[in-house]
Amino acid sequence: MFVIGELINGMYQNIGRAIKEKNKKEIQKCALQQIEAGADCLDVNCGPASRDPVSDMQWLIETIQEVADKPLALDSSKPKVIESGLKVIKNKAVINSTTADAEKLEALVPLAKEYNAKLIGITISAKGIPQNKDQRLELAAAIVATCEEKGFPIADLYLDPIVLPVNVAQAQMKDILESIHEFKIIYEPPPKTIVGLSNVSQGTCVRNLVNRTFLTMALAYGLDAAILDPLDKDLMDALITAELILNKNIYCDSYLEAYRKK
Ligand code: THG
Repeated sequence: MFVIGELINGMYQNIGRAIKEKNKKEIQKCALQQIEAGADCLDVNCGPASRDPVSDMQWLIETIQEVADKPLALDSSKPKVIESGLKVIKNKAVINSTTADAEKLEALVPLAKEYNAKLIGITISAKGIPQNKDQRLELAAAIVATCEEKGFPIADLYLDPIVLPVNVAQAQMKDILESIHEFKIIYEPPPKTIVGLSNVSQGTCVRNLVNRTFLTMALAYGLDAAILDPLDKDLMDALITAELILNKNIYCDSYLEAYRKK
């Protein structure tokens, strides 16, 4: 499972303040903690309060790259912000994200190809958030079709069914999980799948329990990647154990320690 750490996001108070005050130490600490805890990649999001996201994105990337050598996921709804990030990124980049709208796809698929980046395609469109599995599959097919047409490798595409909070969209959880499985049978070679995990527990009680239960279930439906909080140790232990049960890791009595160090 490809783990993307979610904590460098201006939505968090400490990070929002660090961006505003250009406090490198705070950002670098957050990057190193997430990598130490098992993140393979770090999500980078300037947050809703950023006045100049183009330059804040570049500052965040350069700051992280001074101490960490991991792929970074450029998390912005603005293609301009993503492009500014791609210009300064040293390692492989993840574009987070395109929607299924033609305008977004036309801008971001060629950029992903040019920079040899991975691309996250979220199954939403200008019409809004899909209400069921069929609508998710229709949007996924549109994203895959554009990637194919433009020669972007489908194996580098991560489809995101858009996870909603369980307290507002309880009836959709099963459709979201089944979408993860069905996205993979749209095309050969199959696209990969990803979720923004913490969305599922926004506004709920026992958030950590909701997150780790959803994650283990999604893994059983074939999930390849997640944007999550790697500092949640119980979550990471549940992830490692789910992968053990899915026969992706070999059992030994110290499997938790062994796979945490890997
Ligand atoms: N898909 C993709 N990218 C995404 C998301 C997604 N990026 C953003 C988001 N969703 C994933 N990242 C987060 C980060 C934090 C939270 C949820 C998702 C979160 N934050 C606390 C809250 O809102 O309650 C904020 C706490 C605080 O302010 O301190 O839950 O789905 N491709």
